[in-house]
Amino acid sequence: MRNLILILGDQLSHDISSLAEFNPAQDHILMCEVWDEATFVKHHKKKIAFLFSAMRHFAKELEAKGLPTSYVQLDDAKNTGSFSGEVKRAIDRFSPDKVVVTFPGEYRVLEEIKSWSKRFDIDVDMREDDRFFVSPDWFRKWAHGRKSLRMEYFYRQLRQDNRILMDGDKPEGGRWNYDQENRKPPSDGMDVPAPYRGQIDEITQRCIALVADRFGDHFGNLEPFCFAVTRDQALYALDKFFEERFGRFGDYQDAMIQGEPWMFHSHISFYLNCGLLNPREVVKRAEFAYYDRQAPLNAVEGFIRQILGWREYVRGIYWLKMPEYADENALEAKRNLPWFFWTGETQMNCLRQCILETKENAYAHHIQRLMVLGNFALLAGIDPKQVNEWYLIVYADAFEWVELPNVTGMILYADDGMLASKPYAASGAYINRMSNYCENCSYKVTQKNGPKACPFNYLYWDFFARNQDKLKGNPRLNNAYGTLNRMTDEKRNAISSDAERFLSQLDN
Ligand code: FAD
Ligand code: DLZ
Ligand code: SF4
Repeated sequence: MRNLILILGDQLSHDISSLAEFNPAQDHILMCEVWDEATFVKHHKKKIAFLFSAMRHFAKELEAKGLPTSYVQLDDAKNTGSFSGEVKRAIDRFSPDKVVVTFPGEYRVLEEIKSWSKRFDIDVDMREDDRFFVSPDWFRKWAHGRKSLRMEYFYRQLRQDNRILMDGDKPEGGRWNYDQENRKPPSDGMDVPAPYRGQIDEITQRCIALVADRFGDHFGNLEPFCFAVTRDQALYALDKFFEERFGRFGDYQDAMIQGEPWMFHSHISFYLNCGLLNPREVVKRAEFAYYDRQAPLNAVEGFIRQILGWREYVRGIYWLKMPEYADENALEAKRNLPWFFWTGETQMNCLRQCILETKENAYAHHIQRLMVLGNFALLAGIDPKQVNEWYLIVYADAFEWVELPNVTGMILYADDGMLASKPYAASGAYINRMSNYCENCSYKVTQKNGPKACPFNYLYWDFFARNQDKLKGNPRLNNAYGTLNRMTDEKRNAISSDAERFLSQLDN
């Protein structure tokens, strides 16, 4: 046999580079559900069921196209439980000339693949993942010699290079960024459209049963299961977003409403990240919607910025900085992750809502991840390793290349400001402005100190006081440190004793 092609669980794209020049007469595809990948962290039950079902559907499509495929299910008697074990088994069975695989999404898997040529005495052809707009090499060159690696400049370059939303050599509408218009608070009685809800076929039903049986001790609810598991279904979910939500995506990008986990977001990260959708097609559709007057520029630019900008940028940072990036802890945060991150049992209503929705859906939208859950982890000084593990476990779209920079760089400032120009720290006032969570909370958002005060209020100032030596040189924090340093000793003492009381309860 000529080539053994390994397709990983996040490579479910028919045009994946490992399948280029595929010859059905000589080549063979391998896909495998392996215990090691399902348990290296204890992924949310829904995440495992989603990936297994999407993988099984994808393998069926390959076979229907006449591409010889071996699919190893988790419970197959001979399943060795690891990528290496399954590749070795397939090499022994098919005697291929070489193994072909597209560049993986995680450093850990890359290291494993790199060991195969020596271990199994075989050529390994690792191909670029051209589903991304830029490669890790391209990013490395872009980053070389730059004093600061801000996303904004990277994004502008990609807009120009790919001629997206451009008017000649100027950005469409005259500005690169419409974020100022994308911060509307929610209003009463907003009608948020129902999210996509897929049919559960027999394949998905079996995956749900398998996960219930084998991963019962993992976090999260298995049902209701609503994800798309085929490309056709994912395309339908994408259509639904463009038709029903896209127009208001920009305006309410940062808004949160109790009981509305999906808001006006697209809910396509799962499908983009496992390969059912391609970022280029999504960006093109968004651009078309602007020229076709289906959506305003602030929505279109804001959405394209997330995919062409943030998504590509965090991947670039990941591959530029790994493996050291996984150990960053610039603020020396050491606190254990509070148990309520698993149960939602906290009096802080905003956290409770976001955690319970995460548990139910394996999804929370960006501002919940950033300004509620992430903000709390930052202010409370939680150990980055534990925070990273939590985020990698709980979201169905979480793969390390995208999760780690968002956690270590964006929410925890653990990379000393390489990704974010200042910590995304906020007091209760921000959450109150952008949500209705505070109306149902046992704490008072307007109260700054004392047992009834919103904990975000004193934790915010305690965070800046605690980290003064590390942060005070940052010009973007001049206002915060100016205010802190003008506070009376009495006020500062109240802040630190409230914070100490609250944080010590957390540790218990
Ligand atoms: P939308 O709001 O509709 O945005 C459209 C798309 O833009 C998303 O589908 C996603 O592909 C992309 N995008 C938006 N923001 C980002 C970002 N900051 N980084 C990368 N891509 C982005 N996203 C993941 O895909 N996987 C993760 O594991 C992940 N972990 C995160 C952890 C933290 C602490 C934070 C703050 C953000 C994280 N994000 C992650 C980014 C973002 O929150 C999700 O992509 C988004 O919430 C997915 O929902 P959506 O598809 O409805 O997104
Ligand atoms: C996340 C995950 C899980 C739960 N299970 C599998 C699996 O059984 N087989 C597989 O090929 N991939 C799985 N994945 C995704 C991988 O952990 C990993 O993120 C990718 O292989 C990196 O490209
Ligand atoms: Fe969250 Fe504070 Fe509002 Fe309660 S009062 S919901 S803790 S921001």
